[in-house]
Amino acid sequence: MRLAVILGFTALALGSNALYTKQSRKFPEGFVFGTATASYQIEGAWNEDGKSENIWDHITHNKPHVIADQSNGDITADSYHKYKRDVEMMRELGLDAYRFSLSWSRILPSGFTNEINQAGVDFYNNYINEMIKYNIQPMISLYHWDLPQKLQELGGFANPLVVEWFEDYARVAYELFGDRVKDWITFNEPKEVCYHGYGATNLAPQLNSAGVGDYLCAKNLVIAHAKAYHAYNNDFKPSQGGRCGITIAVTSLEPLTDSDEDEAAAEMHRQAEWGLYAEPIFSEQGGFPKEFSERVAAKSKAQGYPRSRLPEFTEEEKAYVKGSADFFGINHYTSRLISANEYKGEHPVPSMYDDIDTGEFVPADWPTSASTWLFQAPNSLYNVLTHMHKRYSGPVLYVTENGWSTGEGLQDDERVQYYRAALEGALDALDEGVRLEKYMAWSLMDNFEWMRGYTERFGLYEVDFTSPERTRTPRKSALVYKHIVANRMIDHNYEPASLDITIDEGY
Ligand code: PNW
Repeated sequence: MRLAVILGFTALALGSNALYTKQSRKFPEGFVFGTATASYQIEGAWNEDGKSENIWDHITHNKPHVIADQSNGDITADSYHKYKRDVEMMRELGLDAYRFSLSWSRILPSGFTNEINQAGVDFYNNYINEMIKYNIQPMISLYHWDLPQKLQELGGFANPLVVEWFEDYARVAYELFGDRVKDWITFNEPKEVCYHGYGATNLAPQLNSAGVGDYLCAKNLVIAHAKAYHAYNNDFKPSQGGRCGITIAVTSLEPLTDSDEDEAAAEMHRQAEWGLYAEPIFSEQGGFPKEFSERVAAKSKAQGYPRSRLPEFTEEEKAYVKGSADFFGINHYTSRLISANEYKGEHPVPSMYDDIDTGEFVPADWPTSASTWLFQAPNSLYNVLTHMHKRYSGPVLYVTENGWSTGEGLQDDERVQYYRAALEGALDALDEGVRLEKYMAWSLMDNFEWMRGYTERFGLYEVDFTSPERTRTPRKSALVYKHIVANRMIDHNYEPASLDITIDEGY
């Protein structure tokens, strides 16, 4: 007991000492702070003004039981009608930028460019213009998981023609909004699209084609990204002068012990989880990650498949994809410790996790959130930022999502603590020369959390989903984030006097 007290006291003393020096650190001049959302999660108006059905409308309407609270995004935060309030919240927070996604089926109801839905275009123009009016930079994700249902029926990302469909759609978006939008993200989180949607049943369209469909999706999605990048780079960047990149979810995957075996296991895990998408675009050699490709090829052969379940890139495709990003968007939430032999779960054969063949461990002392998968690990954002900086020779990095889930309630001290720790990690990484330029908190407000419905909340603002107005109320974290954005530094002693929030001069 005594020892614990002494140790605790020492840790506190060291901690506050460290804080003392750290508190004086400022985010660099021009650093961009924002928040992020996604179309299906906030817009609602699922069938209004010509929007067609997408895969999330389809799954929530046809299989409501797969959603934790049988809910859907039919109305959700109703941003389609409440977008002015959204921008008012951005002004209350003093944001420099806002990341949101376009609903493909709202702009192109058939999925193709034969018909452009003017009402959908008007909505995005209004949203963007309202941001521009207050000096808030719009950052657009072209695809945040809501494929037009018609395109899914044609195979979605398992059909190689998706690369054309996506390029056509991207060109329409650049043409319509590129005069005002200077940051384009082609895809949000390819692994979540491909593995969870095609290789498992964790997200729409729940194809459950484990170890096959997910890998077909991976190749097609990466090429679709490159197509949209080259379209921007060749035909729009010269006149519009923006940037185009991709957002990949990067979990910090560290070895459980310092053994060579565990290090190799952690690397195999990284190659599969995010390397499948990052390596073809950002690595020197291009193509899918080497050790993981060899592993899948060997396993496929042993399992009697005529060729690897993971398709290869041709040399031409490799060259086309390599370097196809002006920035690397990182969505970062959590960490896992990886073991070569311990903690192995049961996985279907074949499947990506059977191919990886490692164990995952989460120490009991990592704080837990409202989401089963989300733990707060020490230095997690720092680890990811420095890893990517070294691995890919210093690309421009944006954190395009980072956040913490709670239940309902405005006093969200755990979220405050999570954001402060993550942003200290960002400052540590900046000190080491990492080229991090932008940081988007997930999320501006509570929204439809996919399979978890409205049971987990990620918002800086709470949304009352029972009120017709979908009233948005700032949480404590909103005031703390506002303070960080305004002062460009993290004051660990700042306690908001109340949860009242107002728009400061200049916004
Ligand atoms: C993100 N991980 O997904 C999505 O982009 C959001 O739409 C979603 O609401 C948010 O997280 C919260 O769940 C994640 O590997 C994908 O740790 C992967 C991870 C975390 C979140």
